[in-house]
Amino acid sequence: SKTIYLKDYRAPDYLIDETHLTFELFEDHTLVHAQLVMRRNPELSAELPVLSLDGQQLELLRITLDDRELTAADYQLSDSHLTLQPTQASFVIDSTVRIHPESNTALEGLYKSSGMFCTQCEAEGFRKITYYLDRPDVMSKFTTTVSGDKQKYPILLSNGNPIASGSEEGGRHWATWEDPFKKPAYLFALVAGDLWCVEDKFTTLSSREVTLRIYVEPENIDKVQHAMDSLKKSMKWDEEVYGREYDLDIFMIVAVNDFNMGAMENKGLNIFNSSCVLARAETATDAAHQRVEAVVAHEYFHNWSGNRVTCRDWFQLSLKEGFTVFRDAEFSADMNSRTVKRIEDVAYLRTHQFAEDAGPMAHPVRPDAYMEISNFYTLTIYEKGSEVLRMIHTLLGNQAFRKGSDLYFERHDGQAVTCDDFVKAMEDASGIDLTQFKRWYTQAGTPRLAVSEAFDATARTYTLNFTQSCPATPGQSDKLPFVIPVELGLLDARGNDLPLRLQGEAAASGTSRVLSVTEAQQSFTFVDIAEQPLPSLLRGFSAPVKLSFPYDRDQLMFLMQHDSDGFNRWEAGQQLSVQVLQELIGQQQRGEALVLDQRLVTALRSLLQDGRLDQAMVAEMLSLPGEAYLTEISEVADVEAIHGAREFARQQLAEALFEPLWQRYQANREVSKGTPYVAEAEHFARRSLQNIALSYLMLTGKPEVLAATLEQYEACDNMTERLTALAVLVNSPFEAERGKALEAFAEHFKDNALVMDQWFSVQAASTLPGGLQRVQALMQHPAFTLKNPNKVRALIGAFAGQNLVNFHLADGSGYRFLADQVITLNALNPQIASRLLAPLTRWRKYAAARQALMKAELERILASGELSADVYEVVSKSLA
Ligand code: B3K
Ligand code: ZN
Repeated sequence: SKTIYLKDYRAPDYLIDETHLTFELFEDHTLVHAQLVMRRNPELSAELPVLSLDGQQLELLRITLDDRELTAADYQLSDSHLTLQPTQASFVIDSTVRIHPESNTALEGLYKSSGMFCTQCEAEGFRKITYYLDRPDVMSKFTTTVSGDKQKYPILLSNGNPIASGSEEGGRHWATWEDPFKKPAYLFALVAGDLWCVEDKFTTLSSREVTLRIYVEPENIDKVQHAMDSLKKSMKWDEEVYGREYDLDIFMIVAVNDFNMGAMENKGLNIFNSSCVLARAETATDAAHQRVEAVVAHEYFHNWSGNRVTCRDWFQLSLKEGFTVFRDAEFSADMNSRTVKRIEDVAYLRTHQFAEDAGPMAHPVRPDAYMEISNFYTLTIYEKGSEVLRMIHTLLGNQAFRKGSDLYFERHDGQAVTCDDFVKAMEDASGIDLTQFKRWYTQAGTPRLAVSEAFDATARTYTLNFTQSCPATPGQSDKLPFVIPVELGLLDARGNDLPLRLQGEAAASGTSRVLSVTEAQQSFTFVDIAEQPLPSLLRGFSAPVKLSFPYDRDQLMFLMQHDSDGFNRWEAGQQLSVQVLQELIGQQQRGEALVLDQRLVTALRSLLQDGRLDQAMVAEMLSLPGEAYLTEISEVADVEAIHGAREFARQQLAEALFEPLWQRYQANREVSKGTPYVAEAEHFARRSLQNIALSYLMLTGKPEVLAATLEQYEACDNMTERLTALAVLVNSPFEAERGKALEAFAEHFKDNALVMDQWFSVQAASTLPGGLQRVQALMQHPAFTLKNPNKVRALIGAFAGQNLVNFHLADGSGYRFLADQVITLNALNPQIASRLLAPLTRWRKYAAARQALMKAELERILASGELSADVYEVVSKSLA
């Protein structure tokens, strides 16, 4: 495979002003006619270089240049390009190709899912549909005609507005769509199927009426309302917070069952994984409801951050993704609980993105090189990219940030631009120089920020000393200092925030402030500090760094209770838990008896007993850091010791806190019983505390807990309570009840693929012994298929990513199993194969024996035959 470099970027030689497509859909093939109205790029010289169109897996039937039919002597064909020599600066190319969506298992380009036709073109899937300049800086006006069997495909959709339709002989019909906005080919979409829709209206800020439609398979029509509500909230929020108005007369979402990711922002015709559309109380959890809301918002927000203003090249991917994740995170924060959303996002970032940043695939937010762009839809591009945007927001403040985003959209509307263009708009609007800040885009790796303090009682000064560094990453051995915004406060002995005045300032301003750490070593001195304060650092996680400060456990308990920043109260609890768990891990490794620091019990008890606290916060604070996070922060991860220590702590907490947990559980279950399901923050909060309490309580094995679990399982009216009860049983020693519940669940939900995904996941994640055999047996279940990405993620992905003790079995059988699946999937669906591989790429985290076993499996994959570029890139970089 060949590496593509950012430094080799050249503007396109030719442009495509208009693209006229006609699709003739049949059961055993599809014909695609493309008329491309082209011209020489006027910004380049007048000479006419060779035209090289992208095209893969296409059977060329006919091609004309300005109405002259070309013969094989007029062009060259390879397995990736069609090249020919234009003779005029403006010309029209007309081609007809045959393709095979009916046998496309890679789910890229045009393919079939549950009998319907659909597309996925980002990043480079359009070249599997027709010969084209398949790059985001070639933007064209599209008209699309789709024709197909009227009975099988009553609904025919594409981007833009419908302009004509009609019937043909032979039971066929057709529809033509016109998209008035220029767009790159990756935003093209087509859908044909037997679909029902829910329709609604939205009136925009300039009083235009927009038709909203969500299309699903008929049996799912009762699970669409939540997505529709989410869409309307998103449209309103984008108008209010960013001044962005929708621009077409119709906005459509289509749910499909087989989809490689969550969803896709095609202009006017978003195509979604059904898991990110369908939600109702009986079948989807609170988490699923929130994910639907977030993904609907994310794709909708792309209409401006991605579609109206798009990326010049794929190295700029975070331009649209980082920005849009930041936008959807703020939306979710406004719709639900801001602090809880931040906690969830930070926990996810620190567990998964930090691991990526420390692994063989580490890359900057704006990468310099890639082999397969599909491999770069990563946590770094999305989640770290969003953190970079959040830091810009923090440094500029809300007003200047909004001015910057207005300027960006206005200046670049209709263009394909770069991350530099975005930052420039922010600089121009705010007058703030972001030159050094831009290192966040170019340097990979997670910065470390070590902080020490010095209090001078006589001078009444308090100094914080910051030292930043960043570990080497592939291809980047030395890093320059970052701009790290550190929001902080200083607590006095009663837990109050002190007024903050830095040396040299005339007066104190505020009690929570943002300091910019820009040097490798830098100190800040606060004056008028009468007594030794306790610092609360990196409030709200104001920068994606690993911060260290030598807190002792009593200080962490103090912050847990008193910090005015909700995020940092949680963070203090996490740090306390990490210290306690690391102590237990050490005891286990030395073969000593495990002894839990009772301060953790005390801290959690007082949370449980304080009825004034937000229940969602209490639930978050009761959640111990996960095994994956404990792995990430270990020098060498000891799988068994991590699992053993964490389970020991959970068991001890369950026993010591039985009374308050039981009380909170029963009180919340009572309310849940008497309240119909509502997908809103206060109800999420109640159920989350109820459910985490139940999972602790079951560790005691008491009969009254079993009875309560069975009661909840059977009598609840929603999937959140039901799935928790099931998971609690699955991880419990009550074998008979577990088997019965699993069977009853599968029987009841066997026709609902998304619910069955949950059923697979719950079992895949069970850490009871024999996990691999259970997963292998479940692969034989009639509801499982390797061809559906949701199923692969639910069973195999959950096993390898969440069930660490079973996946990392010392004999390497978990690794062998995963490699076998990757090898099979490589031929079926390279993108899914490459993603599934991730756990094996982390081999450097483990001791020698496991390293050897993991590497052997990577080598076996490498030697297994013809590898896709996707799998080859990840495997070869992991072994390098
Ligand atoms: N832009 C798409 C991701 C496409 C991934 C292609 N391999 C979804 C999103 O981020 O909104
Ligand atoms: Zn996106």
